[in-house]
Amino acid sequence: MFFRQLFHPESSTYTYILADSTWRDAVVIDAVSDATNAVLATLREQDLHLTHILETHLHADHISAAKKLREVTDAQVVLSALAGADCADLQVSDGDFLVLGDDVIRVLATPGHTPESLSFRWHDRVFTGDALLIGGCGRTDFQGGDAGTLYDSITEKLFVLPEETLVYPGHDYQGRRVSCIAEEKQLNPRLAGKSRQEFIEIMHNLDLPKPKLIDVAVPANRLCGTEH
Ligand SMILES: N[C@@H](CCC(=O)N[C@@H](CS)C(=O)NCC(=O)O)C(=O)O
Ligand SMILES: [Fe+2]
Repeated sequence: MFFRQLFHPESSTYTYILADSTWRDAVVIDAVSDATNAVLATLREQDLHLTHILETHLHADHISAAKKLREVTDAQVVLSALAGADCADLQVSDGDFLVLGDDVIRVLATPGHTPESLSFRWHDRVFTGDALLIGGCGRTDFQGGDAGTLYDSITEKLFVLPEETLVYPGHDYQGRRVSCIAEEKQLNPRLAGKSRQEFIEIMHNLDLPKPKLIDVAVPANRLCGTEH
């Protein structure tokens, strides 16, 4: 098993490369356009063959590398069927799985940050996109977000995973790289000991500025990450 976590400082985004060490097949999760060369360099250095380019959701804060990576590999772009993105080669839904060498990556629908948000489960870890962040969660005030739906996704789809499951988020704005389900259940200030209604109130009062790139990034990412 090969695993690499890359960080894009401008958007505080984590990109993940997962691979099966026997077959050398790899997938990338949430690759950022600016970091296309870093992903390709890692694949080359490790002698890996990219089979799938996974997106947890249509990102609002950066442009995806999906289209660029597909152009130079024969990998398939994977997005939720709810993304309405015809550019995707595979449109997946809750319960689907992707084969990666001798293992599988399971698709969990975790809507709320956006309707098409997915999490991906592989081995002892889950890649939660912007559904569950370390000590936080994705905002729910744009792109069809819904706080009640996010609470249900986190409590019914993620918090039911084994407590030791490692949580790898889509972003962290404070440099934290990994958490686990037990830690988020016990310590996440938006969720620990909070009712659904309390969570909704917290989310409705965040009052965050709009992501700088939202008007460029969302339409671009619906085309798998291109500005034209
Ligand atoms: N300042 C950042 C904001 C990014 C942002 O709002 N990110 C979304 C994810 S796409 C979010 O849910 N952030 C959670 C938070 O800021 O607590 C930017 O302009 O890009
Ligand atoms: Fe997001």
